[in-house]
Amino acid sequence: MKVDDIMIQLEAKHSGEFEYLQAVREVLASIEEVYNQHPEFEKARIIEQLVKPDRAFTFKVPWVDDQGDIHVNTGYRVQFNNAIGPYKGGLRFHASVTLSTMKFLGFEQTFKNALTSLPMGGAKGGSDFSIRGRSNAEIMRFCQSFMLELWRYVGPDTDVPAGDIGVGAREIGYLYGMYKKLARENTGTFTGKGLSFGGSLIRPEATGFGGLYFVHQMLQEHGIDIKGKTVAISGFGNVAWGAALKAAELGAKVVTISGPDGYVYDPGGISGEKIDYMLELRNSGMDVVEPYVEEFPNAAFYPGKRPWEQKVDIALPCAIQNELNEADAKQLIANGVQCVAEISNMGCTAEAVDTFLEHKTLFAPGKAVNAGGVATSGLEMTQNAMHLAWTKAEVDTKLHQIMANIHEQCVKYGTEKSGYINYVKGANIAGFMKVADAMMAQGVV
Ligand code: 2IT
Repeated sequence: MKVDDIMIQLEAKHSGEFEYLQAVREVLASIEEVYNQHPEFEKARIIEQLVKPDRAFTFKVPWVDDQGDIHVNTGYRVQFNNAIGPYKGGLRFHASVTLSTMKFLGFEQTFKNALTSLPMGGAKGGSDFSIRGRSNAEIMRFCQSFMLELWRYVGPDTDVPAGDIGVGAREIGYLYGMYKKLARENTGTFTGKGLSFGGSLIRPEATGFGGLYFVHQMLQEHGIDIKGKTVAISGFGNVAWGAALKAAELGAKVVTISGPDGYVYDPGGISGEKIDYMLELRNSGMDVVEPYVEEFPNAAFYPGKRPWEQKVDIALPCAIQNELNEADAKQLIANGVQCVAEISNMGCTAEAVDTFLEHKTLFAPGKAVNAGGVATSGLEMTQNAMHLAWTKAEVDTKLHQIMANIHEQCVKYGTEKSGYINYVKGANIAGFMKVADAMMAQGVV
């Protein structure tokens, strides 16, 4: 396998699908060497099979707003690969959603889910619908229309959706309510459900908590104490919230959050009631962080900017893909950053990742760092299948073990001769080997 040859073919076929091509190139570059040590992979055309989704649905989502006007959005579900288990992955409702976004996320999800050690294949879905400024009733009608199409393609042993950007507990409730009615079953086909109807404790916090468990491991591996370290977080949604909670609990000091309008720098640290206030901001539905500085006047707001210009010890992208570019990476390095970990999916551009790896910065990719979210979804599936609910402590202990195991796999496959741990390579190889092994065992299907 030659990465460049495969990419030339893919670029010709899928020109314009930048995020998808970016995600594929990163994985192929990491696994090229290992792949070429296994002629049986090449013979079975594992790469050609792996870069193509098993199937991708796009569908029309018509809905009526509160004024009686009709809107038509596009819905997607990309079932990428089910070699190791039923399709599993979130739904994203965001204006930026395209087929390319869905394919990159589904591709990434396949390896991420493999890293969790749970039997889950990779999928992703969503819509170009934006919840910003929409009423509850509008969001419900949208979710119901979305589900009228999607319900046929999902099921507890087929494909299990969950949340992502723009899809939280409220949306999952509306989606699941409609699914249940149409499918005439109540087996928990979604994860991220409310606690009163089969949801798991810790699931809302899990992506952020898992991310911080992973960062804690990375720092410990390198003899660095997380206590007292300053942390830049981007975003102010569910993931940023969980990350801020756990960072504060571990004794680090979170100094930034951000939104589409800019970022907030709070030198006093974002903890306690300030973290609760993030939820209020988010629930306002306005998608802005500026009001934070009215509430807490010691903080400053930087309109139209991103938090990476601040001098911090740890940088954690928690918002969306490609939110940290090469210039940001150079700025962070110049400011002496000690650790960068993507809690968002593909939070860094390819150039930013290269910059960190060239400088031997302690850096870890989203598919490893943020896998705690989907791992806890897997634990929700287990609880649903067993018709019982675990305690907070039980779920948290399992999440801890899973993150430690992912870290271990990254160290195993990513440690270079110099001793530098290349977490990108480690995560990609570990995830790939598991999926490839399952594909080889199951023949040409
Ligand atoms: O990107 C992700 O891993 C998620 N949005 C969570 C997916 C899931 O199925 O819980």
